[in-house]
Amino acid sequence: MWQALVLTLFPEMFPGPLAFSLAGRALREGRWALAVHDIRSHGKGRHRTVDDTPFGGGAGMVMRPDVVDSAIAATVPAGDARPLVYLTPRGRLLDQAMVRELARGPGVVLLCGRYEGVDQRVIEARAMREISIGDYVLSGGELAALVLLDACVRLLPGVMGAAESAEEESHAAGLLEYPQYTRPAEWQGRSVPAVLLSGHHAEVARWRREQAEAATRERRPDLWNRLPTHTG
Ligand code: 6GU
Repeated sequence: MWQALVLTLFPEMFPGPLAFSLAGRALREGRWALAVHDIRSHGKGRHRTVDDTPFGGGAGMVMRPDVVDSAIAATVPAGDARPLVYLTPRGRLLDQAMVRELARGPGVVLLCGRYEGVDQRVIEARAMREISIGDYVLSGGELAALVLLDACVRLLPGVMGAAESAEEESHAAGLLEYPQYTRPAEWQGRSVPAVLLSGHHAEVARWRREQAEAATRERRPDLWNRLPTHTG
């Protein structure tokens, strides 16, 4: 089974919103497993200290390498095949290709940092894979871990319908989605595009393709220029 282990100072944040989603149902059905471990239990001294001031000065606190390493040693068996992911805005940007790769594997171990980050030495010593979920700064890795888990779990066998999974791999790859409409056919003077009511499946497909391409070209020139047919 696909197994996620989350190392965090805020274990109460898990499964959090995942309990209410597709991922939550899949968790209850035993289609994946989630273990959460409190890094604080490896803290030093009477106050269970996990962080200290940065060498060289600067704002905030840095998580101690010995504390983080103890948390890993206590929870990750020797020879565990799962990638150890450190969630940080310094990481490589998460995209759907990375999500697919992680979902194909045995699971993930997710280290959530707080404060100004984690001592670089334990990141290197444990060969962590550093991943970011976007170019903005969150106050900790927990929300990023929830995002990564949701994105992976929906791709696991039996979690989504076969139809949706097939869609994922199909022609729409690399494009933004086309816009969707449902009843009523007219609402506040706004009509659903006539082609969608026409029953002409080929015309519907062509219209959706055009809409997807226009949205991608206008909103995401970075994606548009990476399409196989648009090299350069
Ligand atoms: Cl993974 N962590 C934090 N703290 N901020 C982020 C992020 C991760 N990804 C984007 N912003």
